[in-house]
Amino acid sequence: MTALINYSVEENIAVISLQSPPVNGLGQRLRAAIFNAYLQASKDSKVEAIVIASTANVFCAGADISEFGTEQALASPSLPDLCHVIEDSSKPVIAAVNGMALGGGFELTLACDFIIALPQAQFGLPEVKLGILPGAGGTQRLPRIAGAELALQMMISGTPISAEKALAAGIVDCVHAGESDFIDMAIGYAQHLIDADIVLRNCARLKVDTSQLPDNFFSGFRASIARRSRGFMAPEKIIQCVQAACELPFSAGLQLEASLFQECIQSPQARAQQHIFFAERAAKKVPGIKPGTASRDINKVAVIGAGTMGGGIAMNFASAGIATLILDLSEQALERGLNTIKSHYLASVQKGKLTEAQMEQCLSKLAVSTDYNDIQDADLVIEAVFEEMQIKQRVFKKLDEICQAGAILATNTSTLDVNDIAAVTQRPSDVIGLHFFSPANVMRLLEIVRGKHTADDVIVSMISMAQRINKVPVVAGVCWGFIGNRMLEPYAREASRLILEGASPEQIDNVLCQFGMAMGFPSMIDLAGIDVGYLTRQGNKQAFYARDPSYAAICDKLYELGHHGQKTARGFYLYDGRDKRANTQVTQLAAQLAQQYGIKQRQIPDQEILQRTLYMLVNEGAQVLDEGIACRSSDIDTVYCNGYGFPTFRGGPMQYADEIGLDNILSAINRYQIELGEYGRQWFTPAPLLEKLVAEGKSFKTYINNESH
Ligand code: T1G
Repeated sequence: MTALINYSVEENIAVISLQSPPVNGLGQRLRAAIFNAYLQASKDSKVEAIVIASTANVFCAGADISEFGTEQALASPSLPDLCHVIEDSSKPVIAAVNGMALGGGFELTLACDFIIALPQAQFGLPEVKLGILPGAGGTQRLPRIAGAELALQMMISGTPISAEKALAAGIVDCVHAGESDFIDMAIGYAQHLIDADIVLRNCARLKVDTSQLPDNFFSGFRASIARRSRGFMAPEKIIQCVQAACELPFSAGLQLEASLFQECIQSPQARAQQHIFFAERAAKKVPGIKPGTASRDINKVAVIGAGTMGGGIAMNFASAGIATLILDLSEQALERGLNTIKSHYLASVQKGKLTEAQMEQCLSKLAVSTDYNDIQDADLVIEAVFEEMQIKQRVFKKLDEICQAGAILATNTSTLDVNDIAAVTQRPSDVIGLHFFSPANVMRLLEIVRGKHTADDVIVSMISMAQRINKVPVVAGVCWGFIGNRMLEPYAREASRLILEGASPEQIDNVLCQFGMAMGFPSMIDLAGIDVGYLTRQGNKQAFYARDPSYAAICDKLYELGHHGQKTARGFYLYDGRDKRANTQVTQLAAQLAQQYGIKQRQIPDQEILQRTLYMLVNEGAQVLDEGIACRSSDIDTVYCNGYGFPTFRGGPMQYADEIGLDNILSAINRYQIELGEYGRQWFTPAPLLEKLVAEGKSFKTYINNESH
């Protein structure tokens, strides 16, 4: 078994190098190895200082998340204990940070006396993204070293800061440019500290400098994050810890941190957010594709269509430094598209997310053309034209004639059959679906749709390309609406139906927002466009209207009236710019439609709205899993948390279902099947997989469809 650390003594300096791939996760074995090496160094009279370094690209990614919930996580030595002994060391301890120092890995460095770093090093406390808080003293040590404001920003955002910024904040003592001699430099630095007999740092002796903090700092901070931390448990606990760091002695602050840490880590939210952490990583592994399958080089990308989606898609590649050509048959459309892209970049510069130079760099990667010959040498072509099969097939026939051999031909369709698009080409193995989500330059999710002939290396190439453009890839099989939009349909159906039965758009939005959704269905469809929903449904009419003439009736009525949502300032709500107010006409229309379809209107309990919308989403998810459109339930959760505003603190619809019990969902579906009469018999049919898993006492988490896509 490979040693998890390397221990060496260079003259009078001990060097403890972490070497536990892939990311030096501080599992029990690595903690013990560091602890024992530290004890060895502290007892060795020849040793006068200790350097902690890493042989991996990552310095240390913190606690081993896969140990959470197991005995190992609490097994001795705990991370807080390890930090204590290092902080109490009588010999200088220097952290030599060569890369990412995150979570417990950063906390370990804060317990050291000095931190030196390479320019590419980064420092972060991302625990909030896992539904927890820094539990190895970070909430007490960092404010004492860098001040309460920066400490709080780092813990609430979870975003790492650069070595340069850490140096400016007094976290890092020195940034060293030379990678090759970094360890030698660290040893030299340690020798200097010994010779200079420097006072060692111990945070127990430090106080948080609150002199610059406004009196209402913490209440002001709470207010400033209220909107983006809505529903999350950990942010408030973090604020309490940092407030304690400012007001309580070190040891009392550590005790509070430890108790609030336990509260968080035992919560369903922490389980949900850790589930999403691993789900996003698992989604990159596609069963049946040989590990090590090489991906194709993508150095030039072409996007067909300069509309909203085309422009947003092109921005992703330009921002990643990839040469991108936007092709459209109309010069005006190209000019309009390019101006929209420029305005987006300008907005990012104004928000300080991008420098002028970086904007110019991105724009320099963009080119436009009306001539198909200009994309002949593209490695990847993404079609983003109007959502109509004939139009898309015409484009693919052209691409098949024009594009070089080996080019990947992708369609951005959100519902249409990728196999039918591929079938018009001589190279269906090079055809794939790349379903971006609007706004495409912002939304993290990328649904990669695998056609029946799509080659494995094309899939692998698109997964690695997704990471290059900071997208979260999920591979889906071909069916109407793939994973996301297919599951959204029954959720939307129930929301529309509930409005006919007497619920108001506001009630439905409130119930789903309370649950944690970014927005409820009425607000979401007003944003996406009621016309888009209507046209999408027309592509699968048989599945909906043939079974139920009242299907999505309120949406279709608004469409017919030209009320398409925000874009027409009227939909389920009335809009004045971004401000919205109730549209009383909707309830009148709903009452008329209810009468027309013989639907009795009534008071609808919030619980029923939540169950009917979410349980139908889950039920369709079970069907998607059973058919192999998604190969694991966590892929569905990754889709919904990154593309549909499903709260990560619920872990996605399938994790949520496992958390509340599949038997509860099944019994509710069976109950509505009866209570809702003909409509219930029509639409509330439990998915066979749901019934099977309940019968076997299993959960979605345990189910893998090896026959998938
Ligand atoms: N524990 C266990 N496994 C981890 C891990 C971790 N901390 N970090 C990464 N992995 C696995 C990951 O699942 C993947 O596995 C492989 O490593 C490569 O990761 C007390 C309690 C470091 C920036 O939140 O942000 O400390 O899929 O694909 O894109 O306060 O991983 O190959 O089988 O992401 O190069 C806080 C989490 C822990 C950092 C590298 N730390 N990690 O990104 O590779 S809580 C974090 C990351 C804590 C203390 C508390 C990233 C990365 P597999 P990857 P990458």
